[in-house]
Amino acid sequence: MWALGFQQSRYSYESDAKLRQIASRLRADRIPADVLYLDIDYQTKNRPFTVDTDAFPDFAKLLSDMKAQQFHTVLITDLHIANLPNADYAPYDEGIQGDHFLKNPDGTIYTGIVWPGPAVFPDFTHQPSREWWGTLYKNFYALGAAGFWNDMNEPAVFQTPTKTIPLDVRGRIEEPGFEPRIATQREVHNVFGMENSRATFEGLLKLNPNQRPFVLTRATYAGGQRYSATWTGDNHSTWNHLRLSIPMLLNLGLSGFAIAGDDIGGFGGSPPMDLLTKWIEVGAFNPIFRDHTEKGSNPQEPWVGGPVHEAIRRKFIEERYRLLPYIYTLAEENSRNGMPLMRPLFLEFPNVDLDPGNEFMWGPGLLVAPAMFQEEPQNYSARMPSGEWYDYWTGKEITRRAPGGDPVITGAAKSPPAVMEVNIKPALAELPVFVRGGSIIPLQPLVQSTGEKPKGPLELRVYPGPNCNGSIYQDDGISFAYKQGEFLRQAFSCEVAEGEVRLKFSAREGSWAPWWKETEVVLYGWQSATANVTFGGKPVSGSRYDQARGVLRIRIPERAGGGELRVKSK
Ligand code: NBV
Repeated sequence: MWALGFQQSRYSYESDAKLRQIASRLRADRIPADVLYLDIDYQTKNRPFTVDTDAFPDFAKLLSDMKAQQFHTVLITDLHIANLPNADYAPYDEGIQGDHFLKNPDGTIYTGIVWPGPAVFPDFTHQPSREWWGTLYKNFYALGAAGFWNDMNEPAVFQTPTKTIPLDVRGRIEEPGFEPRIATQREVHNVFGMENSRATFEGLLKLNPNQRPFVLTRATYAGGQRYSATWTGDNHSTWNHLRLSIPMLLNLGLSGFAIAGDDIGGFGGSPPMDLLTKWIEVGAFNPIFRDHTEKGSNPQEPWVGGPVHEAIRRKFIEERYRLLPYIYTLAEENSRNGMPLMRPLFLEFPNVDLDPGNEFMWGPGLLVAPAMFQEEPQNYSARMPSGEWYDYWTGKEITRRAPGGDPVITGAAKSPPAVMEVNIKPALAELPVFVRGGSIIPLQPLVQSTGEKPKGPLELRVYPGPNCNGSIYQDDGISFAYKQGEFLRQAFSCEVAEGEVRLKFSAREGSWAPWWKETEVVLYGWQSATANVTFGGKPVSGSRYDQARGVLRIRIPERAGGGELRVKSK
């Protein structure tokens, strides 16, 4: 769950004081956030699994103080082990002792130059070496690190023509189901990064069997989504790269790798402030939502650029947190059947032929239609399959137009065109998001981190339309207790008839107790000033109606057994 919150990183927060300052500012400015990263400079001379105690004098205290502020600290641990014999560097000594490093064709240990200088490389296709690698996390995990970041695992090597390990370097394949044999990089290069993240994931699981490991990897392979999240690597702070992030993340999702993000704001260079703002807006609708930048670039945290920008960015980060029940439900679906969270339009509307431009679906219900050309500030069209759509931000049913600005399509048009357009005037503070009629979307009251229990009702937004349904999945967000039934799953559906809406709540599955005691049903497109409301046959009073927007709000008590809510205009 926390990995779906806002993540703040940079290369690097270089001292204890700096990380504390970032953490405090996020909380003081009330920018919801869950994750902080320490990049390579927390280590002694870039040696993996060490800590530079000059810059981080009390690492344990830092990690526990971050925890106390409800931050999850993720530590980078690159796979290259410093080649340091006789220096009391346990990862090297143990690796030599256990014969865990890759070798040259002549049998000597292969050495490549990376951040620590000369380095050696664990043999990740060799199961015993993976198991050993997993044990290296013991201390950091015990100190309170929440997750780990496997970078440089293509593997990247400096000063070789290919920038990776030469193809004739040898490792072993020793796995259940495989013939044990020598395997060169020529054979295993493409799976090496995934096997590194697998070793991390499986090691963490062993160290703490009841906690879902969080691993972020740069290199991976088909199937690597079992072990880690990923990101799109070192992008640049340009509008082009913001735009490119969308097809990249969509294609990753279609390839099975749904839990992915990009460096928000761009890694290389420093973004102009309007680009950073737009990037945070779009990133709020990406699976991993992580602000990161390179060494030497300008600060890139959400407050940079002053209060006007900060207020816009905060609003979008807040919206991300309000939508977490919907997003978590999507993530759980992904874990079961692979459906990506971020979806190309054709996945939801396979029969509609339309050019989506930069548009994408966020789950089945939300269509995000960003303007991402700084140099084109003129109006543009959001395109969508004809039908009922609502403005996510106002809740208003949107005016429908045929492409080319033809007259408004009325509900009764005989042969409605397959595609409709909404004319959009781009504005920095706005991101057009539309809700597909027929969606039922759960939201929660605002929190500052996923560690905070939401106070107030679950909000259930009901947007009448065809095949009206939705669901919610919740659990403790961190452990495997859900496998013993500690989860909550509930389906919703609605039917609309003349002057009447019926909303059905299925009985809840699972034994997880929800944080909400009441549900606030928000019914959109309600046209009547009067509403006669019953739940389970009993009258419900106190509904509130916003006539200008056609929105009716109804509070009902939480009921494990489900029930039917009926709203009649008379
Ligand atoms: O560890 C430093 C960086 C990291 O910040 C970035 O996200 C990675 O993609 N890392 C690459 C090493 C080289 C950066 C030039």
